[in-house]
Amino acid sequence: MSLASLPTLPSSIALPSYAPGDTRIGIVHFGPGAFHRAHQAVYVDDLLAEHPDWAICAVSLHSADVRNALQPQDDLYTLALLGERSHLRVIGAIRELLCAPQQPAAVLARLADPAVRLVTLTVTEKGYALAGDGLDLAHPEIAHDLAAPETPRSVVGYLVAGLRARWQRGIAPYTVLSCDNLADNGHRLRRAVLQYAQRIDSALAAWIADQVAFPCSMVDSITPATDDAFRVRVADELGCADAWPVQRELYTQWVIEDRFCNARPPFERVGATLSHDIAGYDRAKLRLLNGAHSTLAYLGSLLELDTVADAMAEPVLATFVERLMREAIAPSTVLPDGLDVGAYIDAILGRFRNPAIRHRLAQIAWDGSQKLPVRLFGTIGDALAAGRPIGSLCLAVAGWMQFVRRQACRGVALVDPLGEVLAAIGRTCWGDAQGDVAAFLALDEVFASLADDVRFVEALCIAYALLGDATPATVLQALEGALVRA
Ligand code: CS2
Repeated sequence: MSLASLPTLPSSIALPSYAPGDTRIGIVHFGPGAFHRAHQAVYVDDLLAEHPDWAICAVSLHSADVRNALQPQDDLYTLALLGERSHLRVIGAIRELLCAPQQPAAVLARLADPAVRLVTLTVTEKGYALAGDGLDLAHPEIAHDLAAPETPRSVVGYLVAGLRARWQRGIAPYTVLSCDNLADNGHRLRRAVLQYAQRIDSALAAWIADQVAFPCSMVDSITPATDDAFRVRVADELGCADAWPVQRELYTQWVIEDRFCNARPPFERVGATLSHDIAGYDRAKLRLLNGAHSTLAYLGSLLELDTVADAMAEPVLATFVERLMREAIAPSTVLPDGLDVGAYIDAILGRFRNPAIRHRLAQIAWDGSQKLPVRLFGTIGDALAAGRPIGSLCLAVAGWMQFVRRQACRGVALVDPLGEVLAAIGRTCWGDAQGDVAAFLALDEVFASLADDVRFVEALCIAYALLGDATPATVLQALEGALVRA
């Protein structure tokens, strides 16, 4: 795969409708993982023919893997769109790839470039280094950056270093657009950036508070990780190798708050929704889709299932999750005006069943300590406040605890920033619900004030005990029991 090989690809492969070499960088993006490359970069790809000054400079904050894979192929890669009739498309929207630890000066130069008017982020929940409502000042990267703000390591450190350079040089600031699965992502990022900037220079912080926009956004498209089998399939179809193709379902959604402090790409021309009020969309998506996803991931893994489609083919689990969405999550969530929640849930369930997608439960199970607060705890808090039952929601949370315990007992490392702490808890669990649950609830950074609610603690202990030894048989029994009781 390279610019030179594009004309030789089979005619069934869609190619960029512009000359990649004629574009200019207008966006710096942090976190060029599969999601960014299958989602935002595709919207940009659709724009570049008419708006060539919005190409992307993609920056990895830690690993050089994406840069090393894509640079030799002129930063091009293949996207597989998976549906009834899957097809391949070559994306050229990323025109520069940088690995921040190896090329910090190049990253800072891009951030200070007046042609860059938008900085976007998909750095996952943990990438924001948040604690509670603000920034985790004890986070090693944040502590490092506060001591040496000219040579940052964290995304917040880079954002502020770039804004500081523009402030000093009289260059208009860029808009900072978070595209991660966090409710109120823009507000949360703004708070973190201001808290950090305040510690460096209060005049800079005041300028950022006054001049920089941090719109919120909601992103949605199911993007299974790339594996070797997929690489081989793509290479067969292309007739040449692509070091890192990505795949996603056909469905895609991007709702962006229309609050920019500098020029913005006309994303509404390529299918995104620009709105003045996006609150509610992000909540609906995070709680219904991602909440259900995490539930399937933990309970499905305990049932020894492999993919989301496999989990949806297990009738007891599929019924449990559907009822969780309709009867526990939707009624406890303030939804956006006009959303037909029944149809929204139907569509999500249909997407989960998509047989063309092998979305591994193990991938969704990553980072549970970061995901559960955003995906399930808000719903539980709202249900408690309204006096609604939380038993089925607690089965999902207990499923995570039992999953952690099982992985720890099997000696399988957890992919989670709290992986080692969780494994240590998991190893001490011996099946006594009160004791095991208490050990997890002591994790303040995960449970916060929810751990003080006796109704939650009681319901969680019951759910944990219902899952028993968390073998497939006891998990099925617990789910069947929950369906009968509900
Ligand atoms: C998933 C999400 O991996 C996960 O945790 O729940 O990546 C999910 O596929 C996307 O948010 C869908 O938009």
